[in-house]
Amino acid sequence: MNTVAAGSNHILIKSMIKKSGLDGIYQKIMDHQSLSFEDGLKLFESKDLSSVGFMANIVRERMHGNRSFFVRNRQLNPTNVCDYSCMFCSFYRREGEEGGYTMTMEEIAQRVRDGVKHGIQEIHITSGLHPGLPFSYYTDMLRTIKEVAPHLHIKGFTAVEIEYYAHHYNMSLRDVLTKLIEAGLEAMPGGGAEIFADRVRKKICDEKSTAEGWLAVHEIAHELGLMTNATLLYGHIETYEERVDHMLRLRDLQDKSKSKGSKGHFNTFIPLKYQHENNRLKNLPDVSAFEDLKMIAVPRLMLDNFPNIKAYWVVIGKRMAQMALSYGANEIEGTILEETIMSMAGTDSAQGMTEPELIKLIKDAGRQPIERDALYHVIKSYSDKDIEQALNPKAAIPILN
Ligand code: V47
Repeated sequence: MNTVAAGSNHILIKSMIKKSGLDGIYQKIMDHQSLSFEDGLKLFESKDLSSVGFMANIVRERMHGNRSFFVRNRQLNPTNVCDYSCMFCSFYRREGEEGGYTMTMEEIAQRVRDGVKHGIQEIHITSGLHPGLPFSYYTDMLRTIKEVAPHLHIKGFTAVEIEYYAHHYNMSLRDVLTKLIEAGLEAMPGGGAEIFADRVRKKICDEKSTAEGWLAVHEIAHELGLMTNATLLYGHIETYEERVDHMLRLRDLQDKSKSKGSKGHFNTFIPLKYQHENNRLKNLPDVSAFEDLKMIAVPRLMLDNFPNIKAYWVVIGKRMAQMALSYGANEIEGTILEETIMSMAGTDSAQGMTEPELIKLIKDAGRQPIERDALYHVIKSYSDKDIEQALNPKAAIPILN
């Protein structure tokens, strides 16, 4: 596009943004200023998705250019036996209930070996809150994984699990985290955050950590040098105000951890769209595609101190995850290999996604695929030639040879 055309396009977009009443927010973004609670609300209430997405894309490209991360990973859910019964959860079983399972160390080792065959770099562990296991089950599990595959990065245990272990085994949060780190834990996922508002937590996950409890675990994890993630569960009974409040509490903790000089911090924000099947919230209406893209774009604009926004294809679908790369996301997770929590709630994620499939999604969105490890070190930046080789259409469709 020539400079005159590019200039006139920009004037057009600016006038669109002004017409939607978002020009104050646009100016803050251009001036690198943080957005307020009211700004967040205005973005969610706006029907001008193009302008919201345009602004989110400015921030995304300012931080990452064209680069889009993915990871070759495996999810591991060692047990689904759980002391809590959250209304949105289809995964948990009570102790002794039919369908409950707990993996042995050998079963865990076998899944790790299988993952290594697929070239995984990260293992992501989430469990139910099993009342009958000793704490050593978790440290043994980490050591087993490291023995089988010393190069694998282990991302594991939501803040809710950590808090449960502290109560259940009569340890401090810091002791639980320290012992897990000594056994091999290197990063923490963002699960269990749901929505921080007490009003919602009381209704959908009454037994779970409070917002303060969840944030306290991540603050200590950051002090101990762990990179952690944060999620937000949307599409159930939460309001826009509660979504914005959730993000601002995360942004405040990130500022706090950074200002204290903690070695760890939040790496990635992941919006989790509520999945309806086999749980007690199933009669709620589904949210729209419009809302899915808003849930990528608004966090990118509000969470200016978070390096990454992840599109989790398991909950929004592969096509929407691809669209998200133009609306603020700079990452698609991941190959996954096997997923249980969301597939029990109705997604078709049980088989994961292949690496060529992921690379193609990213490339077709006009972005550059970058393979990362759990700590966001670059494993491989894909050149056009690498992409061509990875996709190798002739090999995939013999008739073309
Ligand atoms: O904590 C449970 C959520 C979380 C449902 O950090 C549900 O990189 C939607 O946290 N519909 C576990 N969500 C998954 C998780 C996660 C996933 C991918 C990447 C990362 C990361 C973290 O899933 C739970 C809960 O918040 N969840 N049931 C459901 N029916």
